[in-house]
Amino acid sequence: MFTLPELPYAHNALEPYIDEATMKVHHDKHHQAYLNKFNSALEKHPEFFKKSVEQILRGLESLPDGIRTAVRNNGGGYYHHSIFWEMMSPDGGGEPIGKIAEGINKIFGDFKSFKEKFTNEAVGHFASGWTWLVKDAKGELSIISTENQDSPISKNFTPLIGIDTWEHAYYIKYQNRRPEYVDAWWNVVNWKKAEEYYLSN
Ligand code: MN3
Repeated sequence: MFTLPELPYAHNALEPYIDEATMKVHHDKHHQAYLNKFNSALEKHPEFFKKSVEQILRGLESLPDGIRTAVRNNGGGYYHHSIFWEMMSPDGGGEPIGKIAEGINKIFGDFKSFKEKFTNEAVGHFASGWTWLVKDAKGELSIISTENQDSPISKNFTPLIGIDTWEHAYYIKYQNRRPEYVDAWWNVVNWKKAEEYYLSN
């Protein structure tokens, strides 16, 4: 069975940008619910418990028809929230350094242009989903949005940073003001973790 990862910091650690009440319901309830549904889908085909969630999401086509949609939605939700907590940090924000900074400058010109493009994408994406900075198999960076819990890794991308744009991610504090949420989120982006993902395979 898959298990719920603990938050790498306290529920209130990302205040004032991401509030404690949101973190409690988002991690303890929403993430838990994706996990429960993911596990109960796999219980019908327990051989998949031997794989990692990444392996499962990369191989959606090989899943039995009866559980593919449930795994795509709930395995995706389970995985995305697991990395989302890691992609934020109380010590986050600011600008990237190191190799990922070079990668961003190469593709987007400079950090300011990248941030503007990513923000526009996250604010404008008309769906419940996610906006990501990803690298492809060649290591090239791009900004993509995904709907629902469809995963970048199912399309062979590695997510480096990502923002949850489902209303449950921001409604308690920001109500309908997604631009304010996206603006605040930049203050907790974990560039150190993004660099790790960028340098991994
Ligand atoms: Mn969410």
